[in-house]
Amino acid sequence: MELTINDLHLPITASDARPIEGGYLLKGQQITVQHPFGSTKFYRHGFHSWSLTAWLDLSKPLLTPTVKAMWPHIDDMTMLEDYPFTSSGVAALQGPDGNILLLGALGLDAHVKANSSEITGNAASAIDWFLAHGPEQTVFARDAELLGERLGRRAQKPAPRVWCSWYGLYGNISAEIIQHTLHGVRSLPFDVFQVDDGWQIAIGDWDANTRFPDGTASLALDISEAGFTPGIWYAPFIVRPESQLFQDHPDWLLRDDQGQLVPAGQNWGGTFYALDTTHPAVLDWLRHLAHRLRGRGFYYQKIDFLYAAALPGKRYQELPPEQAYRLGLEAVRQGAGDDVYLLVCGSPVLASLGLADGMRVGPDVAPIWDNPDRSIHLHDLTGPSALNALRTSLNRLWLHPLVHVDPDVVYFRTRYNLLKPRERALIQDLALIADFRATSDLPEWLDPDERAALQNFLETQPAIERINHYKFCIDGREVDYGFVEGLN
Ligand code: 9PG
Repeated sequence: MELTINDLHLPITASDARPIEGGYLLKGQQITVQHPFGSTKFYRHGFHSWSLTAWLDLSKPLLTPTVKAMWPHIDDMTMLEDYPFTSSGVAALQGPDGNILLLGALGLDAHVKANSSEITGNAASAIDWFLAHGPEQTVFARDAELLGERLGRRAQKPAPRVWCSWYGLYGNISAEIIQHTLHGVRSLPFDVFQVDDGWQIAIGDWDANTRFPDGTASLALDISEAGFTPGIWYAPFIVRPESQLFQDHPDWLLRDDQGQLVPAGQNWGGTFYALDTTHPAVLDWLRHLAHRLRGRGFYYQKIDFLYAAALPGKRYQELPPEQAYRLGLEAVRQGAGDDVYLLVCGSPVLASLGLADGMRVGPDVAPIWDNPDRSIHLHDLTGPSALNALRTSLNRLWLHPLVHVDPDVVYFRTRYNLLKPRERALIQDLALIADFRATSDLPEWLDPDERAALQNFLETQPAIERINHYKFCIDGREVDYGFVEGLN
């Protein structure tokens, strides 16, 4: 059949098509739309928080990330086989007049790819799709609205202002260091003080290690006595072999057709593995875990490395990866309760909507602009760096009506920081645009001016205006992120 949108004649294949506000609702497992734009710009949406999300030139492919062992924490494995013009859940093409043509899945487990003549959607089963043409902001806003109707939306209140231990202390934390830091930040207007990676016995054993001899409840109490909501990091869907969980429950782990463990990535000294979140015992364990941390006082939970539950594998219950993942996230939400703030990280994006309060929408920031070892030599644009974090986060701001979008922490410190003043300002400004304020700067690293700037950042409510895809006005001051373009 052929559809006409704004004078564009689009031959399509779908099992059904009907007009809805702002575009068309298509139905089918596979959708094909022929487009007249030729080799234009393609909006690629990466699979999980850290995965590359950017407008790319269809005529200039990118090189595929080199190190296969890193693929799980880079992107969807099947999308990396067909890199970079395959997209997770939604993709778009830019027409000659600047308007865009968007094809967005309104269900889970869907990929969209394009070439110079076609844009095609593929899903695990027949689902609804949104096809629209028009100004970028309008079309993405309508797609978000439709996603919200189907998957839900949260985060109506303002996002909490967070002090996070990771980008200041990394794994070097202890009860004493946390106590000392709490003392330094207590007069700053943070809502949450979040303890990141380093408190646990092992990946899989989510109890306090010997550096926290009084346990997690006492840690939470210290934080709330300093006037903040206690926050904690954990990675509920992954397991390291040294954990008791791994020893005790080999049947809970995600395996392939041959019964081999599915590697979920490399970190903490070696390979880590995934839990099968369709297994009833795993779901029970997840509910208890989130509930126990809530019981200890952690009303802000940053849950990380979530993509692991959506890796390809043979599951207890045969479900497509994102649906399997969503069962796991639902269990965490049930255990945590409705009033715990869940910040998802390393998380499948569309499959988390309606369950997450906040979502990391880009790779980790770092106190360096770029790391060419990884971005140029390994062709991996998901490693920790200011540039990678800015690029992908900026291209995911359209999710804002559905979830708080977390572009990661900002820096005010000049100590232990290789970022230039302009680079620090670009990160701070994106946090104001995204309306998510967090830092890991240790108070003793800040001089009085830097501390005052941080205080102002936490308190300010500037008027934000989006001028075009890359340009914004913050209280009348123009900021331009055009430099993230031109990747290929
Ligand atoms: C804690 C950190 C912080 C951070 C998260 C996440 O090996 N890796 O590829 C890798 C990717 C991301 C990463 C760490 C390692 O960072 O985004 O905010 O919580 O975990 O370990």
